[in-house]
Amino acid sequence: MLSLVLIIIVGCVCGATSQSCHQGWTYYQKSCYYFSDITLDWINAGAFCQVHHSELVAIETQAENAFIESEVKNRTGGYWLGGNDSVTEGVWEWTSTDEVFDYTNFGPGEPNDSNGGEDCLMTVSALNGKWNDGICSTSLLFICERMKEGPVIG
Ligand SMILES: [Ca+2]
Ligand SMILES: [Ca+2]
Ligand SMILES: [Ca+2]
Repeated sequence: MLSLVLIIIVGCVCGATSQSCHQGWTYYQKSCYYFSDITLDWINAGAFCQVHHSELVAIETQAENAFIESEVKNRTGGYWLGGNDSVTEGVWEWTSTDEVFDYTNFGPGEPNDSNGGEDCLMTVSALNGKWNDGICSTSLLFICERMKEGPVIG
């Protein structure tokens, strides 16, 4: 019985120190990611992330996109990402950084601004990691990204 208790205690210590993401968040490189199980429109999805000290995900590298794809492919439903072109049509920015997209991975024929009303970035497993511009008022699942705090320098 004592050994069982010790195993549990040691296990808890290991879990707490192996990474600094909160429960329910997934660690990848320098960030923690939250894949929602509720659906919201794009604005409210971003607000949800901010309440949890994060932003809708900014996918800035092919490696980060591959991670997101690997998580999304086993789930059903579309996911909001943190990009939009609502300030200037056709100019896509990440909301978390206000940076214009450097890396992009839009699907064939996208972004198409269908009916002049698609300004928010999303993906879904059927797109195999590619992105689509969707209608911002649609309720979708969403992905938050929280940057891990860097080491204190100086
Ligand atoms: Ca990122
Ligand atoms: Ca648009
Ligand atoms: Ca589209």
